Amino acid sequence: MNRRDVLKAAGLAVGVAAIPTLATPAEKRTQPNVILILADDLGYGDLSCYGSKKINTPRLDQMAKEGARFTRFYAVASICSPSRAGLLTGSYPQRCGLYMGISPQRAEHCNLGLHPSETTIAESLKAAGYATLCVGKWHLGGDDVFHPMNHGFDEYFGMPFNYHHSPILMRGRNVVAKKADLSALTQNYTKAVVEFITRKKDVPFFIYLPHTFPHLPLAASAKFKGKSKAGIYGDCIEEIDWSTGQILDTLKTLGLDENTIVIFTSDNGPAPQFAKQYQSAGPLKGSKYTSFEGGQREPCIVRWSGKIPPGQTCSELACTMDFLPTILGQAGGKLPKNEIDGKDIFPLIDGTASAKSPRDVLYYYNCDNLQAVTRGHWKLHLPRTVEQCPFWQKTKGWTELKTPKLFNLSTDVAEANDVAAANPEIVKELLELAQAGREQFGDYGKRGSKQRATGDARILTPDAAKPVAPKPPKKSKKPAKSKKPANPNAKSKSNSPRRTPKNK
Ligand SMILES: [Ca+2]
Repeated sequence: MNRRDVLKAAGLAVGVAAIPTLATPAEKRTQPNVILILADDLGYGDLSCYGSKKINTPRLDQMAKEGARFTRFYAVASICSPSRAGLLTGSYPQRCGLYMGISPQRAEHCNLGLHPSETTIAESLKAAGYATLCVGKWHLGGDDVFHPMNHGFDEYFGMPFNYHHSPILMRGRNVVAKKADLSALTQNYTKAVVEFITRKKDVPFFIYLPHTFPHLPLAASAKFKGKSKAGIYGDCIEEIDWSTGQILDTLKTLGLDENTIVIFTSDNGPAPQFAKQYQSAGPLKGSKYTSFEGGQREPCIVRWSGKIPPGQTCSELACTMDFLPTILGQAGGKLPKNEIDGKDIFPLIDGTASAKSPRDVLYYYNCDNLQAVTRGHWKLHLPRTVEQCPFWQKTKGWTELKTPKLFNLSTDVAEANDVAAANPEIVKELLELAQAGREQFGDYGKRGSKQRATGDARILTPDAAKPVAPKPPKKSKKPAKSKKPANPNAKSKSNSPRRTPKNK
């Protein structure tokens, strides 16, 4: 960013108390740098500081000791795309329009993405004078209209999709490798982040680092391959731990340690095989793809030397949607004009004694199906049919539930003992809450009053719209009928991808 760009950005920053200028010493700036590190498919039990006996994560453990560690923190979906949409917009995926899993190979979804009218954390911080970088897996749409650099990031480097969807590696808007070298990926992501920090050390910056691992397929560099006790899965996580250490060391070396908020979490729970093999979800039931705790409850560590007292454990309810208002609260940025669901949770970790969560209720959606709701320590799983469950859920979790099931998470985090029969008033109250959720955010086949449009390249850029790196579905016996999907905003039930398992 040159001086003109800084001034231009500053001019947009209405209401910002302190406008940054070039080369303001870090210790005199009031706007903290923010680094948001997101693992992909890392489970609640995958870090040593969250109980893993097979995966060694000394740098993340140290980061937790120096800051705050959440024990009841949630991603807002159990799969990648909607979870990331919720994190970046501070809104339920159902509210911001991206509640399905985006794949450039899926005819129904290859033109969908995060709508340009949505305001991301990056856009809000950019308007407040921040330099912004995204390094890693984007997964919020393949058309250029959805590119990270059209969603508030000055620079981008990474794999935009899952490897098996498209293995390309991009720098900015250019494809720099048709097939990314997975074994070098975490090293290269880390290098890009360290380079950016070094280059932008004199201006406030926001870095979003959504790692590609430990999502399948797995690979690690020679230094980490074969080193963990949890196979290549553990190797990938130990390399992410190393990467985090490199970033923290860079901050210290450059004197940015006390002016930088560093956050680590994951977009959803572990793949089912790792949940089983390595107890990756820790004491939680289920895995990715499900609305059990194992699908969405995640490690979350926040460190800010000098501002967040060390050694805290927070058991209050919080989620990834809360990052946006919490970060903007510290950065002096303006909240989006669109209504959001996130809450400022900074008082939970700034040393305020006995601070309580501003969040009382959390809805667990799986695509457009409302499957559970929690209030306080109670969680109610809602009745559902196989047809209502998204295709990725397949046979995982409860795909058919005739009556609601109630769990007391304070004594039964494993969701093992259904206590619905003994607590009819609680069940009634949570069913009413679920209905209130449906009215706002919809449910299978029905739109809610608060749902915004889904980004669709055929509507937004009809001349340019096309699938990125399209391939015919491998297992399909019939060719895809049409690139035209059902209108994702239609009131019919046709906006669900579940009826096309052949196109997974
Ligand atoms: Ca994921």
